[in-house]
Amino acid sequence: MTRVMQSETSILERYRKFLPLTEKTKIITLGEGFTPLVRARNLARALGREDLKIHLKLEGLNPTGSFKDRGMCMAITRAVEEGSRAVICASTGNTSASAAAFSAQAGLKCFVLLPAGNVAMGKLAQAILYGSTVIQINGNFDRALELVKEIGENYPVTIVNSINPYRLEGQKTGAFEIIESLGDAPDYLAIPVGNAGNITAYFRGFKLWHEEGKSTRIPKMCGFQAAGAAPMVLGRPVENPETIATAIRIGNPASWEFANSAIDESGGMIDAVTDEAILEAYKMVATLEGVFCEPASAASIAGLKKSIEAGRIAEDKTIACILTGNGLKDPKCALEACKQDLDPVEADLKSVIKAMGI
Ligand code: AN7
Repeated sequence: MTRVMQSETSILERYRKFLPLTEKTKIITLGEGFTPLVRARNLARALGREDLKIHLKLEGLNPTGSFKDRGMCMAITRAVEEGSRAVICASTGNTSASAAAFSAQAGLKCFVLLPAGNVAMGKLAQAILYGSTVIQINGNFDRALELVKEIGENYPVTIVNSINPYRLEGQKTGAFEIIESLGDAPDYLAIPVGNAGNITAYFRGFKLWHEEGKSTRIPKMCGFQAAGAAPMVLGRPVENPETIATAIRIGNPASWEFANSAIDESGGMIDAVTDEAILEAYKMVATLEGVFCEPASAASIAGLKKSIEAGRIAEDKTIACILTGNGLKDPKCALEACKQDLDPVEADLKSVIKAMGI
């Protein structure tokens, strides 16, 4: 499935009958969804498992560069329909970028609460440029979300974090697209977990289309958290989560219980991957497949690698890895992960040929 072949511009139009929309609903869209699902043969070979059909869902190609647009178009569409004038969210970065963009298009006021110093530069730049009011707090994401809930209860602003049920409704469309691309659901879904909304939404989407007879199976939902921010693996909230993957630097996920049910019901797993493993996977998927995802997204590849090494992935299976966000959002991480000598050389042929190492 390619983006240019779609006659619809919005996933809300395409999947209208599976979403809480009516004939009258005016859809707010930036052309989200319809992201490519690409086969990763080089990666499978490098992991020593050419039998596996590994696919990468390139969610970084959404309008604001992350999967959040799937849920945000739905949440903002409904906020407008319900007469809201302002929205608010807490965010590790991507939700704020998406909320700010859709609010701009819809003419809504948008407030975003960010953990100061822990949001990738590209995401902060997006939230500012789309015209939201950015409030950086001296606290982490979990604290920001507590504040947002309190504000939502006391002021006339609509919360557009994934505790807003329309967000997860829209995010189910990722599962629909995968089934359409593969002709069936995959055997496994590998997905990074932060606030645990996306794994919940994918499960609901797969379950719904299985019930509709559009697939023969529901994938084993395999969620991966960063080791320094792995409350679901530890079975208790993490007060001071730490990881290089700032998008998933979350210690007390809002959809924890839903995600646990998704994992249990599907026979999946939840596991933790270290920052080193995340960075290794981040480089692998870039150098082997030409895909630049953000560090949090690479947790899905790191998790798949760990699961393969532990012998947990059966032969000849089909796997979809959700690459949730675009690597360009966090160029600092890429430059720091790069071991190349970037010092300039003299602008003459001899120096350049020498630098080429040939
Ligand atoms: C790239 O933007 O929570 O488990 O505030 O940006 O559904 O939270 C981002 C989460 C994975 C985790 N990958 O998804 C936010 C935020 C990327 C992300 C996740 C996020 P959830």
